[in-house]
Amino acid sequence: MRGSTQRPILPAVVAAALLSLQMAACIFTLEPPIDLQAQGGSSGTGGVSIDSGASAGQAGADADADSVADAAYCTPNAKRCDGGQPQLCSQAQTWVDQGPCTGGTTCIQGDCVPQNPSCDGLPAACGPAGKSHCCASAAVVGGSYQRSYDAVTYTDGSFPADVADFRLDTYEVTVGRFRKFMAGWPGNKPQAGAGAHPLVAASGWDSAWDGKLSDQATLLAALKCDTTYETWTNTPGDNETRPINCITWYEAFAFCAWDKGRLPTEAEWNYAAAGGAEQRVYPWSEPSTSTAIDPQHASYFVDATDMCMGDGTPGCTVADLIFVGAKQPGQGKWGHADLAGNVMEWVLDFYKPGYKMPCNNCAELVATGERVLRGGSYVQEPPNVLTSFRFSGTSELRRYYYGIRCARAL
Ligand SMILES: [Ca+2]
Repeated sequence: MRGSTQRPILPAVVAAALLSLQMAACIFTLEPPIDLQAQGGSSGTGGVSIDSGASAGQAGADADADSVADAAYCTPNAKRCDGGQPQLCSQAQTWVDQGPCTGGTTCIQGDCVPQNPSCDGLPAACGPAGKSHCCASAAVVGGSYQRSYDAVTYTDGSFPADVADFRLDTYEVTVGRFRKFMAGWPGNKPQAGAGAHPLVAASGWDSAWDGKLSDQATLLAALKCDTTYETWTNTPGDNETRPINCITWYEAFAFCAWDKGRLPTEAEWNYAAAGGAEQRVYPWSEPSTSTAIDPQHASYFVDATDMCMGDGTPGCTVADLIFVGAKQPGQGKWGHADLAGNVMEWVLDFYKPGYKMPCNNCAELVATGERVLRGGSYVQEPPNVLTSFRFSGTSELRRYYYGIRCARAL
C-alpha cells in the first residue's frame, strides 16, 4: 500500500475503535482466550531446549554414563549444545549435529544466537514457551520480491527489490535487553559510522545526530511516555520479556548499533514479513493469499467491542504488549515472531510515497522528515498489521506502540 492513506493515522484507541467500525466486514471470528504460558513448545522447530552443559564432550570413563544420560534427555525435537555446536534430537531419539555456529553467533540452548551484549546474563525466557533465547536471530535467505505486494489487498507490482541474505532478530527488543543498554548509557552512544548496513553506503550513525540522544536521567524519564502502556520500569519487574516501547528512531538505531547489529532496511523488513517471493498477506499466511487473522496469531485491535485481545482478554492494558514470541502460530516464514502487531518497528529508511527505485539492497536515506515503521501494533486493526502496510513518524517521535527489532550480518 502506498499513498497518503498509509500515513500514520495514529491511533488513539478511540480512533482505532472508530476505524474498526469501518472495517467491520474484515473482522473474523474470535477465538477463545489464550493461555500464553500453555502455547507452543511441542511442534515444528519447538521442543524442549536442553543445554548439555559440562557433561558434553567428556571422554573416557564418563562416556557411557553420558550416553545413558543423553538417551534419557533426547526427546524428538529437543535441542542442545554439544562442544559449542547445536544438536537436534531426531524422531529416532538420536542427537544430530546441526553444523557449527557462524557469523559471530554462539550456541545457547541448542540455537546459534548472536554474541551480542543485550542478552549477556539474561535468562532464556522468550518465545512460545518462555524458554527461548531472547536474542535469537533467524537467517533470512535473500532474493527478489515486490515491496508491499500481496496480490490481495495491494496489487501494485511496480516496486521490485533484491535483498541479500541477512539475519533478523526473531523477537522485538525486550525491556530486559534494553535494561542492559541503559546500564551503560550514555557511555555506549554510537560512534560516527556505527550500525551501518554493509551494502548501503553512508548508512551508519551520523555524528550530527549526537544531540538527539539524551543523558541517562532524561532518557529514563522519557521512556515513561504513557502511564497506562509504557513497558519500562526503573527496576526489573513483570515486563522484562515484553517489548520495550516509547523509543525514538535515534534510540532504536543506537540500541542496535551497540548490540552489534543495525536497523533493518524497509525492504529487508518487508521481505522477512512477506516470506520473500511468497508475498504473504500476513507473516503466517499459507497459502500466501490467506487473509485469516485471529488473536492466536498476533496482538492487534480486534474490534470496538473486544478491542485488544493480545492477552486473551477484551480491553486494552499493558498486558496486550505480549511477551515476545508468545504466539507461535503467528511466526513468519523464517520463524520471526510478532512481525504483525504488538509494537510497530522502526526501520532505517525515510518515508516517502512510493519506494526508492531501483532497489538492490537499497534504503531511502534522503531526508523526508519522517522515518518508516512497519508491522502495526496492538492498537491497530487487521488492515494496519498487513505485511504491506506502512506507518511513518518523525525520528524524534516517541509512542507507546513504537519498538525495535535489529538486523545483523549472516
Ligand atoms: Ca511487531
